[in-house]
Amino acid sequence: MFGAIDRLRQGLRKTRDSIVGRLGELFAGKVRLDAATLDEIEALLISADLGVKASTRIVQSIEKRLKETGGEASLEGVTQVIRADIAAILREAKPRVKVRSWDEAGEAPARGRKARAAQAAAPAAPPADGAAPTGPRVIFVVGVNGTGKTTSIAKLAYAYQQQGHRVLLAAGDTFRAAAVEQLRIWADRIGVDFVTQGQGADAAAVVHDALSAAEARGHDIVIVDTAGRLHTKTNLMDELGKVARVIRRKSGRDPETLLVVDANTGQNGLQQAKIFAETVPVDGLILTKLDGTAKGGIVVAIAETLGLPVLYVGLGEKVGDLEVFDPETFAEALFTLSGPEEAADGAGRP
Ligand SMILES: Nc1nc2c(ncn2[C@@H]2O[C@H](COP(=O)(O)OP(=O)(O)OP(=O)(O)O)[C@@H](O)[C@H]2O)c(=O)[nH]1
Ligand SMILES: [Mg+2]
Repeated sequence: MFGAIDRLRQGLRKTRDSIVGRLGELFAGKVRLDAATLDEIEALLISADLGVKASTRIVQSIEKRLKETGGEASLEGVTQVIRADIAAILREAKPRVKVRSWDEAGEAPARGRKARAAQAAAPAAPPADGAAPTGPRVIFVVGVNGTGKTTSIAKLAYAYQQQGHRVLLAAGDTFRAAAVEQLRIWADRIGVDFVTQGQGADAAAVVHDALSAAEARGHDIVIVDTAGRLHTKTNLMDELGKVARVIRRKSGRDPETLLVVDANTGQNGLQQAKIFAETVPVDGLILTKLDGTAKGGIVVAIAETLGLPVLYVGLGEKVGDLEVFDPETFAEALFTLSGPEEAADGAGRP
């Protein structure tokens, strides 16, 4: 749907070469792995943004494998263990943060075991008036400033349009002057419809308008852009709640909410994701900018600590640069030794 698996390998190539290269150095001249080398592997995984929890788990798996093989290990054997563990962590990710309902979005998360238990027991919010969903699918894209929300919306719109959907973009970022124009340019370039009320308009009113337009013109997917916001700003988080409630009233269902996280922000991105997901109901993540100098390992830390599924990864600034996230492919792209073809291909590069 979004392109070839090779693009992910290409995007993560730098990270892979550097991690696998350092692993290779650790193995130079060694057949048996000692405790000091295991510590170094753990430090290497942590430095690749995998987080302490996942890194410890992986090193324990390597130790277990060593016991089975009498302490002997090969570089290929160890990378195999790392790959399998990473894929398992990503596959098994289950939400560990309480998914809040849009009715309470923006309020500070309840603290304490009792409060959390009460929340967990609360039923999911029903659709407006108990009505069956009638309107289009609404995809609500949120996140901190500059993470890649608007670009990811363009990529999603393009992909859905390629699949034959009728897509409408709603300029819900009414905060920045250039934001509306940026989305309009993307809409024109891709050839999808676009609804705006200009800068300074009420975001909820824009979305209301967009849903009426979608109904009138037969769009089946509406993607809503939102202003970048710091998760710590309560009034901005409240605004998301307000827009989401308009969507529920108009379409009969909650929006599908995608949180955009910039992979370059490393552990900071993890913290952002945590606080966002504690404040509004996040369905999944789009992890952007994995094509640059991002280490990519943050995906594993997010899965292990938050259990939030990564749904898409951004691999560039063009509309085709989005991939559906697949745990096995990701683990392979991150931790596979270079084959002879790739090594030859990379030879002579700076
Ligand atoms: N290399 C690369 N750049 C990206 C990717 N996604 C977005 N960008 C770039 O990141 C910058 C910010 O992207 P936007 O889409 O404007 O980010 P935003 O979250 O909408 O920003 P605000 O609306 O200001 O909060 C732009 O220069 C994009 O081209 C990606 O996957 N890879
Ligand atoms: Mg934007």
